[in-house]
Amino acid sequence: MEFVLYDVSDAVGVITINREKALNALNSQVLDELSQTLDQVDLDSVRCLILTGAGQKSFVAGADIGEMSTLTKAEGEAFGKKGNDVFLKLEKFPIPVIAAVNGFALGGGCEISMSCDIRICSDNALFGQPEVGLGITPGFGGTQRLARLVGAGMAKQMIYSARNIDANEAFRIGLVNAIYPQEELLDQAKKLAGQIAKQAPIAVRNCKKAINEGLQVSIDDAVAVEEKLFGDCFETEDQKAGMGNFLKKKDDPTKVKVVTFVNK
Ligand code: DAK
Repeated sequence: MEFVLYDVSDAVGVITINREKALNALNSQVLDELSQTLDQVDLDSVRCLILTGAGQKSFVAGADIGEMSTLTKAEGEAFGKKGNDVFLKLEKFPIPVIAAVNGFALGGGCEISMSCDIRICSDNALFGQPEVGLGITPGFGGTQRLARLVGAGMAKQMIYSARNIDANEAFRIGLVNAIYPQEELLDQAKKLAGQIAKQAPIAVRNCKKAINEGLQVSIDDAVAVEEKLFGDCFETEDQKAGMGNFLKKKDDPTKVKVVTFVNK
């Protein structure tokens, strides 16, 4: 692939958008390659993904303005669908995805980070939805996901004013979970991903599903979703290993405390 790198180590996959010359802006090819990369992730061995951008300046500086500028209405719709399909694929991806935001996260860049489960960022990160300054609305879910993450009032302020916010403000409003020096960001993302990858994988996947699906429905329906996914865990070997290990430890504290989950 020309614009997307994929590397796996210790059950953690790192997807890097590699179009540094254009600040990793999302053109059709990047979106296609991202989609293909996600299709290739081996869910038997990979338990957490990290999404980041190449270089030290930009995560993703948005959708490719050059490519968009000449689109017809039909082409615009097709481009929007391509982006939305990839973003939904990321959001619904069975395993967690951490966005390691290493610089500009503007427009589609902010939106793709919000399709991920968790956002952490470098100290030079800048977030924003500048679309209204370009004569368009955020089109890759920005009006929907930003409001869900930071509340309608803050989302409306950011989107209506097209004002970018720095890492500290993103942290303050809950858009990112942590800020690190640029040179530490990927290691910190891998550390967090490693911690997630150690847990019972089916339980982690079911948590992602329960949170995502539960947020879309009433609390009554949401707890029903949770009950079903909780129940499903009792058909797994990992539940037996996890609980068995706890009981063994209680009987004999010298027993090994680390349980290796088998993803079954
Ligand atoms: N698209 C294409 N190229 C971009 C780009 C972008 N979004 N952002 C930067 N580049 C390119 C620049 O053109 C430049 O290329 P060369 O001139 O060197 O060939 C190179 O990256 C370096 O950029 P700068 O020279 O501008 O670098 P600076 O450090 O001076 O400025 C900047 C960095 C991030 C502040 C600036 O590049 C900038 O403002 N970029 C645009 C940011 C932006 O407005 N992003 C939002 C794009 S709108 C839709 C769904 C979604 C969307 C649209 C429709 N549908 C449902 C239909 C999404 C829209 C967006 O994301």
